[in-house]
Amino acid sequence: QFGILTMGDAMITLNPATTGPLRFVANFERKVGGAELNFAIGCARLDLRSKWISRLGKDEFGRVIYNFAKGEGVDMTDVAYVEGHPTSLNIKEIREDGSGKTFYYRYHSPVLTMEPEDITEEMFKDIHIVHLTGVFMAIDRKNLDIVHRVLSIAKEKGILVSFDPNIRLKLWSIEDARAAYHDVFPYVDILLTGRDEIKSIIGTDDDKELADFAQRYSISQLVIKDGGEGSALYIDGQWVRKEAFSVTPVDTVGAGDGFDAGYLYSYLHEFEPAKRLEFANAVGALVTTVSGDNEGLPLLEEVLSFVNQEEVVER
Ligand code: KDG
Repeated sequence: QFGILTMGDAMITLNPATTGPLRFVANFERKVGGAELNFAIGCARLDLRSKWISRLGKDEFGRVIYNFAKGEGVDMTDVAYVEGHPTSLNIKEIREDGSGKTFYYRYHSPVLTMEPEDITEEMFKDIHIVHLTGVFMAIDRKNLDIVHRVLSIAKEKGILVSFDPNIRLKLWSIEDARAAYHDVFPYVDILLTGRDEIKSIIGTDDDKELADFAQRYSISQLVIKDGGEGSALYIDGQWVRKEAFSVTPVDTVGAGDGFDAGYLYSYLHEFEPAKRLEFANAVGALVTTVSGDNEGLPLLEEVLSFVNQEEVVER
């Protein structure tokens, strides 16, 4: 079994029971979210050993997240409860046309209590890939020092580094985000990014310029996620592409996290490049068919039967 390590802030997500402006919503459904935790759950559902480094508030919501993640099979050894920092919240507004807004309450996120010294070499035992995302860095600039510690231990140990910028402009400016990403890129082996996202980071999504960018930073696999348009991979000097699966999406949040888990699963299991994209596209597509940030993350057998277009017996 391959081991994956990630790190980040999780939150209780309150999904509105009714559409329209948040101030008129009286009822919510309590769920769990957080980009890196979604990713960790996605990996666990694909039967990877999945470890998540984090901090949770020593409160009822912290318990909810801990029990949920543990129940999903995520390794919680390096998650601690902290006093004085309530578990983060993400309250959503959904408009009648399906579009949405996010209201974060994570200014005192429990992960703000983390220090670079909290990252120990022991955490990397039996880990094959370290996967980080920009969300953790966006919460507070000082998290960059923690990220650097993780990256340098990974490099020292010859562990592959995967990164998803996951831009959150509600948490930081594009200028700050760009500067931080450029600090991280030299360590990255696998970059998983949305097409619009990479365009806003480097100013272009032209094939040739993306290839130059990958070469400049020695990024050996540059994966471009393009939602309904499918995905593309720049590897060994060439572009490989795969069209998206056709599904009826009900909630696209978390699809990118699922895609990342799917891509890394298929890479570790030595799928051919086009098959990696196909597998990752399938995970992403399946996530969008279920409401919630991580409920739709499929089990391994569900992805395989979806990719092989097997007929599912419903009753
Ligand atoms: O990628 C999905 C996440 O964005 C969501 O679960 C929570 O907004 C969130 C975050 O910042 O992690």
